[in-house]
Amino acid sequence: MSFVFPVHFSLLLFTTSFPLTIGVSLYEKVQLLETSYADIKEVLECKVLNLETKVIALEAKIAALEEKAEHQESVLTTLQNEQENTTPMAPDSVEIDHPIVKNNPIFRTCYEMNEANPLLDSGMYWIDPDGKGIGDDAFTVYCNMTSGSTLIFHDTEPKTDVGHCAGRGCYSRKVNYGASNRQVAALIALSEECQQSITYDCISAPLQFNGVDFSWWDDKNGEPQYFWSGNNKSIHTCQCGIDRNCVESHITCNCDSIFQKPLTDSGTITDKNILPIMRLNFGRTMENSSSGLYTLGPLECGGKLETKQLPSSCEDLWRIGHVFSGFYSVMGEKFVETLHCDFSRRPDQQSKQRKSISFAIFYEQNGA
Ligand SMILES: [Ca+2]
Repeated sequence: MSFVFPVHFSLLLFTTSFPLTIGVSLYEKVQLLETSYADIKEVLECKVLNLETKVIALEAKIAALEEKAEHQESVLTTLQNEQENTTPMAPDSVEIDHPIVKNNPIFRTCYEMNEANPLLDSGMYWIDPDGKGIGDDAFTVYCNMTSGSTLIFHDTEPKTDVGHCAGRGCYSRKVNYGASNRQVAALIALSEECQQSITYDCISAPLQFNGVDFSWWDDKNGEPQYFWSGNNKSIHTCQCGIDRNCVESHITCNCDSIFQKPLTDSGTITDKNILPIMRLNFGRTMENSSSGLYTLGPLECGGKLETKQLPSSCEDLWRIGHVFSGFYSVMGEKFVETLHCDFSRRPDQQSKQRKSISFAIFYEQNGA
């Protein structure tokens, strides 16, 4: 019996304590799970709420961007329409079967453009005198397709009153052109002729008084010039002085007259080597009755400077229209020489490339 009792006792303990232990553990676990679930749920709900807020904000941003894009598209369409109606025709858009255009689709001058397609109307066009991809960028000019001339405008186009002042050149104004000095120089180098008109409407406002020049213009080199028409740099004169029909026989400009009445000197500077006019200077307009108003025209260049003989330099070749760098035969002093030209350099640097010279052909052999 003593052996049986312990067995029953331990069995009783087992049958009573086991379900109790299992029950407590599950309950705790369930509680833990419930707590965790609540925490996780709260975190997830918070995250979902954040995401929903972000989605709403993004949708609002997208709507705003769409509206902006629509506006930009509308502005672009308006600008394109305006450009078609008012801005110059880009030379690239002109399809022309011409060697100059094929090799260099950006025209250098209006003359070349007109030569390539005589059917083009006068108007604003892009040109690039120093060459596409070289030097300075293309710019817009007015092309007179009747004469084939190129007009470069400036910031002093309207008639301008010089006001009242006493000294020599007491009124002075710099002229700024719609192209760089290098591009202007390249256009002049390519053109057969260039000119610029200047008119001075005056009352008691002499250009020259008692042999003293009160007014002058500065040429492209900054040198003062006292002639107001033609190309004679050595004298003070206006067109009436050249035509010998000024209001007084002994003067060479109407405005130099002692007559106190409205007079005009109107002329055209034709010396392309010193154009364009870079600065205007006027003076001796101090009297109350004095008046001086000038009108400066655009720089106008036309024609094509032809190389009459064989080209003798890279600059000559550039002027003819060569654009591909390489070796060329040019005329030397007595012989035909071979010359390397780098046309990626600006025109004013071309003539300095005479470095690789070799005698190629005996050009003249006792007239044979
Ligand atoms: Ca260029």
